[in-house]
Amino acid sequence: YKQPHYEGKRTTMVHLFEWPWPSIATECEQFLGPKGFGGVQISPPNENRIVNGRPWWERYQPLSYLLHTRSGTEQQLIDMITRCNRAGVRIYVDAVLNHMTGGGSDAQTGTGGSLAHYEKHQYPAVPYGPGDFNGACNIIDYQAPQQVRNCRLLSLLDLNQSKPHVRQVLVNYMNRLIDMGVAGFRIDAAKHMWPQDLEAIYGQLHNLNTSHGFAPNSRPFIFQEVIDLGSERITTSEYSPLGCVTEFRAANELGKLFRGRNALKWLHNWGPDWSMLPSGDAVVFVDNHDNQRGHGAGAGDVLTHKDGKPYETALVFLLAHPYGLTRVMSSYAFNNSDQGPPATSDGAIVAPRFLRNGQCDHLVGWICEHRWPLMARLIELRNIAGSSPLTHWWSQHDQQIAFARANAFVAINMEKEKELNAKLQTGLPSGVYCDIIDGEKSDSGCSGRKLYVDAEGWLQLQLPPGSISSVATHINAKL
Ligand code: QV4
Ligand code: CA
Repeated sequence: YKQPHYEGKRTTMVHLFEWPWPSIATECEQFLGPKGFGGVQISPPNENRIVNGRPWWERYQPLSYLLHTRSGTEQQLIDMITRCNRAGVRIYVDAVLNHMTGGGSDAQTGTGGSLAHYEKHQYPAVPYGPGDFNGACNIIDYQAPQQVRNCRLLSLLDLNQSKPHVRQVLVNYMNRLIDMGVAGFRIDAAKHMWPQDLEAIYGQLHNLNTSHGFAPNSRPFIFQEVIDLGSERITTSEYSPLGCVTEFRAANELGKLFRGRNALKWLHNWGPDWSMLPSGDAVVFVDNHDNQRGHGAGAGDVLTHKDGKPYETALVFLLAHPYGLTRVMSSYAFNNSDQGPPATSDGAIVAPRFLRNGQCDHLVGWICEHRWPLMARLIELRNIAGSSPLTHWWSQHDQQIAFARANAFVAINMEKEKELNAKLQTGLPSGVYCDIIDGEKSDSGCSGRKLYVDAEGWLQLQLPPGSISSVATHINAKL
């Protein structure tokens, strides 16, 4: 369950938050496949409650398992999965298994036209009835595991996953998706479900569909959303035996570090020594769809696309360092934390549109961090470095670091007043390399800075103080 089943040497998934299925299909073919992205985390594909004003979070209120949402129909979903797999890009479904809809109104309508009664606990399109839910308590105390698992998160009707009927419904839902060709699942709100229930559910999942290019007997990739910043009784280690787990401490610590509230030199032992999961168990990211807008826990220090250089440099570190399974965020612009994706007045999502330079047209509202030139180059760097260990760690003062991977090298200066001026071991074969931070290698040479690596792999490097500055390069950027 810890194998993402990426094609070839791919390493990283992107969360195309709230994207329509047809747009994801073309994005796989035109950009993600060619640029070496490994997979896409998609928004929940099952029918959700329609909430007034169409906030993004209505999709975390399942009303049935019909595959019909604002992102598209079942047919569009099938088409997208097929085309992405053909382009070498895997699909991971955000699976909301903990609960159904939330309170506020009784008679509720879903995106597929189904109806539900919150007060009566009736979801006829599934069907679920009163006997399928836990009691009427709300989660108040996160230090009480029983309450966190058996009471309602934000009023959302809490399914009882120990009931055979509930388990069967969830397993059938996931198996339908597996048969359609998805490679795995993000398990939403995993902390709010008992590990033994989840284990039983995972155990009944089909192997991945070999006609979509998966090896025989491949188990679905499972990564579980558990926010554990060290202060609660429920910990990531209760879930890591079952599959991978989101490592929110990484996002939190990277936010502090690249905001200058911790020293980069301490990154010499980034990984489990920072009380984080073993590398093979951890899904790591700089920000996610919750903490970029203040939802969930521990959002305070998190860096997002709004933060410019510190965000970009956190991405440089995340993607160059061997720790964890990396996921990058692709967002839309918002003014308030409830605001849904770009949509017409009747609620239809407006598809992203691209400018001639390949960037998303911001007039539509999509940010598309994954299309940033730097992002695509960092994905290439990570794919080249593969599973090679970190070598040649170097640091000076508090805020100057450098390290190498097999065929790749990175250096960062975040000192306010001190220049980085040093001879650094890159581990690279001698030659002239193109820095990929501000430019790239092209037919005509290098649009970035040139780096001269001598016969023994040394690089004489100068990086100015003041704002953050960095260089990164790899074997494919050798001129
Ligand atoms: C409110 C009140 C209730 C009240 C109710 C009805 O809080 O007390 O009874 O109204 O009047 C939305 C609203 C929330 C509302 C709720 C129910 O924001 O105010 O309750 O709906 O109608 C997303 C959003 C939530 C959203 C939810 C459901 O972030 O704001 O709630 O979707 O639409 C913890 C968990 C972690 C979780 C995180 C947010 O441990 O697992 O909180 N993260 C995941 C997802 C997240 C999602 C959910 C879980 C729920 O990443 O996006 O929440 O599926 O840290
Ligand atoms: Ca629960």
